[in-house]
Amino acid sequence: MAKAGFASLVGRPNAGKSTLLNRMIGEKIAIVSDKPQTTRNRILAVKNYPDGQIAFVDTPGIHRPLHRLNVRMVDTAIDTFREVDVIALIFDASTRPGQGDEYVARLLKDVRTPTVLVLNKIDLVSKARLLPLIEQAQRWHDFAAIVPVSATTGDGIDRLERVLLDQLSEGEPGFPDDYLTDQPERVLVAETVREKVLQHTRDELPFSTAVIVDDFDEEERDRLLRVFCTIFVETESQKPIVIGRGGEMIKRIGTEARQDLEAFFGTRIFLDLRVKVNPQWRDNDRVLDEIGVPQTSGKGRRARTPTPVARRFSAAKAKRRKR
Ligand SMILES: Nc1nc2c(ncn2[C@@H]2O[C@H](COP(=O)(O)OP(=O)(O)O)[C@@H](O)[C@H]2O)c(=O)[nH]1
Ligand SMILES: [Mg+2]
Repeated sequence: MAKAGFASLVGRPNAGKSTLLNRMIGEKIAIVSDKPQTTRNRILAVKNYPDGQIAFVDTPGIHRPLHRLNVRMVDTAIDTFREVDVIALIFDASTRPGQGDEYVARLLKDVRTPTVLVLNKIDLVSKARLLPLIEQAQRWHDFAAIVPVSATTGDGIDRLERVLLDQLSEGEPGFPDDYLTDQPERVLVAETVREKVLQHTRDELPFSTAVIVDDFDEEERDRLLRVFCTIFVETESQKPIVIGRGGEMIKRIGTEARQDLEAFFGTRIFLDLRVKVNPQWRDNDRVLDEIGVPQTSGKGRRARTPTPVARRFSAAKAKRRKR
């Protein structure tokens, strides 16, 4: 009998949750950057194994929130604790365990969902340095297993997937075998653009940026997908940073995003980007709804069944994935 269930990836910002998701799925579903708070919403992606199926849930980093955006983001992560079958708590093993790690580990105190501690980024540390980290973590929580991995090199990933699968109950897979992710294509596009903004700009800009898709024209999809996006920044002074000298930066953002999207969608893409100033977007519920940051209970205690809107990729895409 096969095993099936949900596994959520939780942890501090920058621990490598999204990199890990992409590595396990083998496709770039979640955007990645070295800036905290890159992931703003929950991302579901499904992987099939000969003996089961895991529905992974990538989540925003857990930290003490200041803005409404951040409150929603953190709740999104905490909400998954009780909704999934197994939690993978990701630690960045290349940094010393600190208050942030303890804060997250202690949030799991009354949670009965089995939790696997994942020590990520072991490509950056010697084995000897893992031991004190493991001892410290065990004082904070009773973990079902502890697995060292590197999401970047792939080291330990097979074992992690085995351990997670082991924690699931026997049952029928919840998703059809060609199901990849619940992320709507519009969101994947907007996120890819935002990733390039995050990767190429510094300082306060990452937190100040939102991208929405104004128009997603798939009339001639097989030949050319036309997408029109707006990049929101918060102040007039941030606008020239995104645009760059002579439009150099916006061009680079556009080119790199287009290349990633062409690889992902398997078709040519026309990508139109514009930049607008909107000082309040981070506290504006309408914008938050548009960029797909979900409304949450505000307390992270809501019991909700994890049944995201199913969204199947085109048959062509599914076929490519099987190859
Ligand atoms: N060296 C190394 N870097 C990693 C690893 N996993 C993630 N990173 C980097 O850590 C940063 C944060 O990764 P990301 O997946 O966005 O973290 P998240 O905020 O937890 O989703 C990025 O710069 C990644 O390239 C790893 O195993 N080794
Ligand atoms: Mg992330």
